[in-house]
Amino acid sequence: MTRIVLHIDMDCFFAQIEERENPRFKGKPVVIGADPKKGRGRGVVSTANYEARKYGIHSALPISKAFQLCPEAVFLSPNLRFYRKVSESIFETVKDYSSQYEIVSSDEAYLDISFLLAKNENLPKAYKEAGEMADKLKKEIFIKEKLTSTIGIGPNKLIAKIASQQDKPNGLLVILPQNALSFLSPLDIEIIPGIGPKTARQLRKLGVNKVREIRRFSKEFLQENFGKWGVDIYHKTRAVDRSPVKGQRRIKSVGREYTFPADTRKPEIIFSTFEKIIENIYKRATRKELYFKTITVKCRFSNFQSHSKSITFKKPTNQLRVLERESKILLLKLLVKKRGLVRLIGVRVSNLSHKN
Ligand code: TTP
Ligand code: MG
Repeated sequence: MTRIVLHIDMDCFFAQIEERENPRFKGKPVVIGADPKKGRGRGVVSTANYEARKYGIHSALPISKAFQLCPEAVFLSPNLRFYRKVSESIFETVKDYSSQYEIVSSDEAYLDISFLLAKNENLPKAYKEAGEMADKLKKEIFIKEKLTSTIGIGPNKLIAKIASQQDKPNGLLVILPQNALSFLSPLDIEIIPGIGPKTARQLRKLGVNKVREIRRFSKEFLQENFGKWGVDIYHKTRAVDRSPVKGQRRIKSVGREYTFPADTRKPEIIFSTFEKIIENIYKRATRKELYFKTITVKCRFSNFQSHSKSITFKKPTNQLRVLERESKILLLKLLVKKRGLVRLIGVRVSNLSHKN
């Protein structure tokens, strides 16, 4: 079935808001994230404006590294409450363009605008109107919020999202269904969601660097080598993605992470922090009346390697003592397995529901 899906993503969202609020930052590299403490800071970069990206600064980079790369950048801590307000206002506008919308993050949403197919006599005309609609949406957001966005349009979510990624910043890229395959062909394999650094490394060993080269492999081969993701990769590299634009997305998980001020192996420090994290998660999950089936505990060690362990119960629970007991067991298993100093710990509950 032919569809038209639109993906909108704000350009360097947090940084762009700060630039709008502080015109004196204009033209300067701006980095939002943890306090760099003159290069000794321990958190990470949330985002950076395009000026700062020229220095190699990007989301999730250690803030100390960002400071090294560009000490003269403007470093700001995030004002999440304010960004949330901006984001709500943007989505109010976005929602006006289709009743079938899916908000995916603070600055990103999909719209199913297939209704344009019924309105137009042929597919190219419908896609042309989709492009005009996207242009209008971008302008409306800019007039209202003075912020730029990028929109991708395609026959499914996969193509729409990759199109917007390819045309950043302040872009608009429409991919007709008949051009979706050739659009993907020359792109790097990591553009395909599901191909992370590990799978990419394996594929590169097989001499594969571009999306078109993955198509050499049979579905069976990919499945054997990459499990159920393999089948997914098989379809995605052929521009096939049937996932619907899902109405309003529910919360998928509740989690919290903490980076220690100094790497540590002291049980009293690790476990007292761990208890605070668990309390925080329990409070947030119960406030929303959420039950969970899966608990995941994560440790990052001083060499920056992260390890995690999960447990999934048969039945959903919302019991604090279950969360405490099971997550501590997971943490202990991680600590026994790896000997290094601990840099960060985190807990997440997922597989959420509203009933047990
Ligand atoms: P993104 O849309 O991934 O990034 P961006 O909007 O900053 O830049 P781009 O122009 O490439 O879209 O994420 C939106 C916001 O979410 C981003 O401004 C800050 C926040 N964020 C984090 O805090 N940590 C992260 O690791 C990422 C990826 C984003
Ligand atoms: Mg963005």
